[in-house]
Amino acid sequence: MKHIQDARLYGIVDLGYVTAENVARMTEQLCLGGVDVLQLRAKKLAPWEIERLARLMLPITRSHGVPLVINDHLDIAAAIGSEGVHVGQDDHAVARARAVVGPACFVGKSTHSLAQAVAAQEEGADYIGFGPLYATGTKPDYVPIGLQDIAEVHRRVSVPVFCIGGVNAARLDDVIAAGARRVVVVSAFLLAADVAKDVRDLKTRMR
Ligand code: TZP
Ligand code: MG
Repeated sequence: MKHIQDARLYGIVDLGYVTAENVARMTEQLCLGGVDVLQLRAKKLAPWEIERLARLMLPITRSHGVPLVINDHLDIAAAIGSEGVHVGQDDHAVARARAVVGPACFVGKSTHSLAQAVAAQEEGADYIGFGPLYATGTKPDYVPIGLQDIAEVHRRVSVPVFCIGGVNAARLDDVIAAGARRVVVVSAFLLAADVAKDVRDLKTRMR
């Protein structure tokens, strides 16, 4: 199983872009392409359906050695024994998440500013998401933070920082030049004509 500390490319199966019927196929394509970690994010689905999809994904991600992260739902992460769980600023605290999922499951947290990034590390997060860098339809209600704080967040935070929000092949060089070492790519992968190829191509550029 790959370790979150070694991950550079983070994919998300977001049910805003993928139908439930296509979750298994998309999971396989993302893993084949080479994502280092994969999240299940389904803002509008009922918990029972999210758990069903998570259980569908788990044997696929495990066969590729890719940790599966459950967004928002601590109880589902605990029930299925996923490798990770992810909480936002408005979700449960990291300590609460850890109490539910246990010591074997890593806990990530979304942050939208330098102050939130430092606070998430102090709270004990195993990694943070940092963004949205650019405006994105995947998280439409958030004001983009731009690239200017990426270098500073790496100086202030020692846990892995995954830069997120509008990251795609065309923007990757700018994001890396701004100091990013790890990225999350959601819609650019999920809407690709050849998902595995686009993942592979972008992964090559992350080294
Ligand atoms: N958190 C901050 S931006 C974002 C999340 C979940 C969405 C990123 O998606 P995309 O499609 O790569 O912009
Ligand atoms: Mg959340």
